Amino acid sequence: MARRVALVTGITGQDGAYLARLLLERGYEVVGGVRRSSTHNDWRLRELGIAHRVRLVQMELSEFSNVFYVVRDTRPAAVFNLAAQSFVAASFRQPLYTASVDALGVTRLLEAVRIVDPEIRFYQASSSEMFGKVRETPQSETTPFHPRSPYGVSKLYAHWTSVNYRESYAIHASSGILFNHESPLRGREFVTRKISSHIAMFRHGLIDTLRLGNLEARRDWGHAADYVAGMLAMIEAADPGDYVLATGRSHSVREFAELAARAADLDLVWEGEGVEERGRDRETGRVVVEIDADFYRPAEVDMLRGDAAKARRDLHWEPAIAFEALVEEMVKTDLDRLDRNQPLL
Ligand code: NAP
Ligand code: G4F
Repeated sequence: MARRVALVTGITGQDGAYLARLLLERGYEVVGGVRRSSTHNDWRLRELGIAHRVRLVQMELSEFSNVFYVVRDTRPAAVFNLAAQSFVAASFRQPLYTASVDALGVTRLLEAVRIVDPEIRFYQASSSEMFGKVRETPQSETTPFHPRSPYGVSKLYAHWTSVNYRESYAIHASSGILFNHESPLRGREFVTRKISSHIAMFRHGLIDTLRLGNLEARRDWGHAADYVAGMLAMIEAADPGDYVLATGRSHSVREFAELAARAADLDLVWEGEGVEERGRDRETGRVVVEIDADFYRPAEVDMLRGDAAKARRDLHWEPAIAFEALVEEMVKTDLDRLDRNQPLL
């Protein structure tokens, strides 16, 4: 690639921040797309110490002219499309908005790329949610899709749109089918960070209990810092393609909660069943976890476990951070934030 400008949509999100840091380390000039908001939302970029090193431009994915002019005026060598309404539970309440941003937003962006310069390389943030009601385990690039939420359906449209622009216009468009990846920069509505932040608040005496939904759901959880390296490898590869990024290990929400509690010196013992189930601290007998049916979903993805053999073979990508280390880092970081009187964002 001759020019080294990378345009990252969704730069204020978890992956956007880690990817921006990696791109800067690799010598890219980073332009970040942010949607209009009444409050400046760059805490993750500040926490990584890179807020002053990226150029932010206003970019709303539901607005074609805005998307088009940003691509035309920044003339990037590569576009990483990370922007999305990314919370599955919210997609059941806001299906049309989710479709506009997560599905049609990708067509808007790819149309802009096609018109401005089809040589621009493109990365689409696809999701293991597309496998949904899984047809086989582990899931790979050849596993049939069966999405279970408006989010999953929208991401599937975006995935096939990326494939279609690659096949129709020879655009270097890659679709990264990423399994769940977390970090201390994860949004607090997602279950992992909800658990780490609530366990830390419980330890500090700021809340009484943590209320969760389905404890049996299983996910293949990795660390976001590992996964952004896979995104860059796809963009820099000679040929575009579709790649699963995953650890190959799967754990339940219950296991995550137990490990997170242990990182804060709490030992969970379970009693009761269904919505009556509780998790108590063995030593004090205090209830730490309760079940709240409001967090159940209309349709659930019961289990995900990915097979990243293709990425290992073609991209030499391998995740370095294990599940246990990830959980500990998330809890310790939230405890540390509270020790320093920082708000949990
Ligand atoms: P995230 O933390 O929720 O970040 C999403 C980003 O998109 C934020 O910067 C958000 O801006 C921006 N955004 C939302 N709506 C927008 C709109 N209408 N126009 C422009 N920007 C908009 O998500 P993430 O975890 O970093 O994930 C990054 C991408 O990977 C997403 O597309 C997600 O669906 C996908 N993905 C994530 C995972 C995972 O486990 N993390 C797995 C597979 C795929 P604000 O900061 O203003 O909200
Ligand atoms: O943390 P979650 O909200 O993540 P989910 O739905 O797996 O989606 C994440 O990963 C996808 C990749 O597979 C991304 F594409 C997507 O953008 C997002 O990053 O929920 C994980 C599991 C679910 O089965 C949910 O039902 O945890 C279960 N869960 C149980 N109690 C809960 C809760 N989820 C949340 N958010 N809150 C709860 O209290």
